Amino acid sequence: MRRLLTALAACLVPVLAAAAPTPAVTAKDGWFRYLLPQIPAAGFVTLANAGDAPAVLVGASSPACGSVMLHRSMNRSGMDMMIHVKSIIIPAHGSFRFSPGAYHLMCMKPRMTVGGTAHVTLTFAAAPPLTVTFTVYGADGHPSSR
Ligand SMILES: [Cu+2]
Repeated sequence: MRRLLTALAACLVPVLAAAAPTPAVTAKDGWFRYLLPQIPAAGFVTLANAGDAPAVLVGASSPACGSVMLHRSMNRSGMDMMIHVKSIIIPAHGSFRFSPGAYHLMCMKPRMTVGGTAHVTLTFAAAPPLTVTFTVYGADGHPSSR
């Protein structure tokens, strides 16, 4: 009887682990628009979530930045402004695109060079962190943004 229970317990563990839906986020097309060290650099990336649960992006960091904030560009009463956002949801089996004029990663005190790369680690609420390589472009930005 004890042997049977042990066998049952061994079977139950993988089943329970599989039952909890987990997000599975991947990133593509990461890039920065870099101007000068004194000017925050805006970063853009497309995130896809292949998992069965929404992924909640809660922060980012990079050795190429003093700090990284989640920002959204807005136009209010004719004034261009950026607001700080606390989190961004990537829906289950969906995607989220950071793009110029909308959501971006704001790299404060950037230390990067045009033509080089910068690594950004994205932090999620209930999923492991994801480190993404961003390509660094200059004032003209990524060819797709022109
Ligand atoms: Cu910003």
